[in-house]
Amino acid sequence: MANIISDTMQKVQHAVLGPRGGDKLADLASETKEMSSKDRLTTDYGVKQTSADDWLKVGSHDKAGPLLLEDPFAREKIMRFDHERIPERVVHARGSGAFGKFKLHESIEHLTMAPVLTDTSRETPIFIRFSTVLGSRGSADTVRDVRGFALKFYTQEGNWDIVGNNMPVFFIQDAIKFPDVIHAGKPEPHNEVPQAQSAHNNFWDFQFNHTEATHMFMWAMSDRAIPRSFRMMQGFGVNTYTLINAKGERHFVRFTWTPELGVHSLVWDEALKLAGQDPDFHRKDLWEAIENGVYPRWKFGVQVIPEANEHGFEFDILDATKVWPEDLVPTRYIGELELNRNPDEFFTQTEQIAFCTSHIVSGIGFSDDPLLQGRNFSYFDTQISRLGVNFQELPINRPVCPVMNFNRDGAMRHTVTRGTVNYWPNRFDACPPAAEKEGGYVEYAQKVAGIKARLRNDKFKEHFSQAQLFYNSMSPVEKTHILKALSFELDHCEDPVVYTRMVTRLADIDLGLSQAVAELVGGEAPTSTAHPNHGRTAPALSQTDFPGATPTIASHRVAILIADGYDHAAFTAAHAALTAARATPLVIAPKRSRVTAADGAGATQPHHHLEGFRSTMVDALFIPGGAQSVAALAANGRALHWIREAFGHLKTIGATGEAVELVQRAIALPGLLVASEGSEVQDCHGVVTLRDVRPGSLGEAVQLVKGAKGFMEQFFYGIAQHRNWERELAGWSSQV
Ligand code: HDE
Repeated sequence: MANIISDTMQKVQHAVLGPRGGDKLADLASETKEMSSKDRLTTDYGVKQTSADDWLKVGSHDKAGPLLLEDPFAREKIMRFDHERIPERVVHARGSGAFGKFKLHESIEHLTMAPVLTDTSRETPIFIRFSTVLGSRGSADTVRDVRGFALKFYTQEGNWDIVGNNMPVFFIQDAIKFPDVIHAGKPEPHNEVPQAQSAHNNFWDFQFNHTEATHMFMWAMSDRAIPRSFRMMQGFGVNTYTLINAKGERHFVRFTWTPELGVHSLVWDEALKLAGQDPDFHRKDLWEAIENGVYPRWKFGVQVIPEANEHGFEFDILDATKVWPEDLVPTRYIGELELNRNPDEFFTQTEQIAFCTSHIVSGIGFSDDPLLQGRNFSYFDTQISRLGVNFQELPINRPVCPVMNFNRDGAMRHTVTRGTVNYWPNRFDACPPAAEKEGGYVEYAQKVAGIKARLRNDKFKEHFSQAQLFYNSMSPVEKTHILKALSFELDHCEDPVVYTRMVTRLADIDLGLSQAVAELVGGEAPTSTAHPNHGRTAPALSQTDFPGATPTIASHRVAILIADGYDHAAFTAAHAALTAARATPLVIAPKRSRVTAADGAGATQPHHHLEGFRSTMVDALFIPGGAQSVAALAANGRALHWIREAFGHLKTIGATGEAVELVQRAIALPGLLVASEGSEVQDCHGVVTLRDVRPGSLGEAVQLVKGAKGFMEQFFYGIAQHRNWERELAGWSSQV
């Protein structure tokens, strides 16, 4: 019997470990099927089919009669189709993800015994799923919303999930409020309106009535809620976990990860337009970057508080509506996350992946954070209704280490476990619990005492201080965006009770802000407040604090606008320099048929035409000269709109030769002086121009430095800055 058990163990081990032990991709490959022309169409039960097109019928070849229900092939095909959909996630339904790895650079052995955080020789396979929260599966990517940022580490000691967001706090303190906050944000119950939006009565009614949400709604109104890319977002575990070391000591911990590319956002007008022009914008962006080999990376860090300091802060460290400010608890970066492989199939991987906050490995523990405790119940529970009780057996969810226990049966169980016993203890001593020294999960012996009651820690009752801290820490541009976002949202609330009361709530954050919003949306401007702004700031809250380790234009999309008669030399130089810098040049012309250069110097096949693609989908524009090309673009309303819109969205625009006047004309702003002559490179608020182009004068952009002499250097520097905020501060962006 012992042999049978160990044989079974080996088989199960092989099934879960795959051919290369511990490697998730190899594990998945062991069951992945490829389709080829050598395969033949079969039913699900393996019988080859001779027709893919005709249902079995009674009749003749010139008069086909009724369909026969007897046809098992047709019935199977239709039945499988009828049942293709599973319930979408009740929140975070819209999402996409990728595979990658976690590399630990620095052991934190003094804090935890989890090998994933102590063994620097390891690479741990991961899957990350990004999502919006409120919208359903088919909603747009660029809506204003919190972004889910869920990590699954396939460690050699079992799966560890951090089910995080791109904002470090949350709307509620106690999990019992989750259905309320989500019901209030989701489409309203009477008419199922609006989709994927917080801009409606119920959302803001709840925010007013539930003051603990105040800090979080300020994050949701900030630029963090409209990211440029999943690759340019910070991630946060939000909840307070614990780390337990080999000496049995415990520290409180929050997990944070910061993108190599810096934290960047869309501008609101762009986000609104993209929702219609390219609803899959973020999903495609992630896919494109990985396919192009520009792998997104994040530094992975921990904020740590020793148990003895638990009560040493003015806020409660278990309160998920509060950040641990970096000046009080700095983040220590210890490793790196990288995404480097797109999924093979969306449904079986991205859709079926199931995250549970309760999935932790030995050396990591929970805390008494009442949000986390409730989440531990909820995620496990929701997977059962979404995927079924055996959800952990699905290929994407199964661990890369051995799994063996006495859990059995249930819908869609497919592990076959040989042996005559399915319980512990048993006469064969089969599958005993592991000792701690064998890696068994070590429970921290936490002392707990008290009364049984519906309790809340006293410090949880303060709701405005960190909302003020966040607002005060924003740059002037970010503050303007918050004002505009609040004004947009409250304008969508038709019920005066909702927007007039919310204006008064804003006075608890900042009197000036509440007065400015009142003026825009209606409602009486408050003149005093019970909670004056304390004026304090904290680092790392403004997203301008994360400009990216080194400026780069890698993976940035740059449109090159041309028409027949374009300057081939300038075009080729720019195209080559962009490609060398690993940006993505996209050639855009009035038509998607070949475009010929001036003097027959060459021809180009555009990627898209001006109507099919829009300026919102790129990070910057380059327009080479060529009299005929520029004249054609100048006579094309859509081309002018491209330039104006890119300018309004604060994007860098490069133009050479005759195109310099085109840009000048398209933007036509008094006070914006785009130089239209000479052989000097000009940079006017991110409009980089060079009128007289000579062979080789564009440069190759080796360095991205401010004030550089070469055209490409200046142009690329501008792109690497993402946006030209000076234009917004000058009031130009809203004038074009
Ligand atoms: Fe979630 N959340 N959540 N949440 N959440 C879900 O689980 C829940 C919260 C987050 O890509 C659900 O598998 C409760 C905070 C992400 O698959 C559900 C509470 C944070 C994802 C659920 C919270 C999150 C979810 C729905 C309050 C940031 C998507 C489908 C106590 C730290 C994961 C599912 C993915 C998904 C419950 C609060 C992030 C219903 C009860 C705080 C990223 O179980």
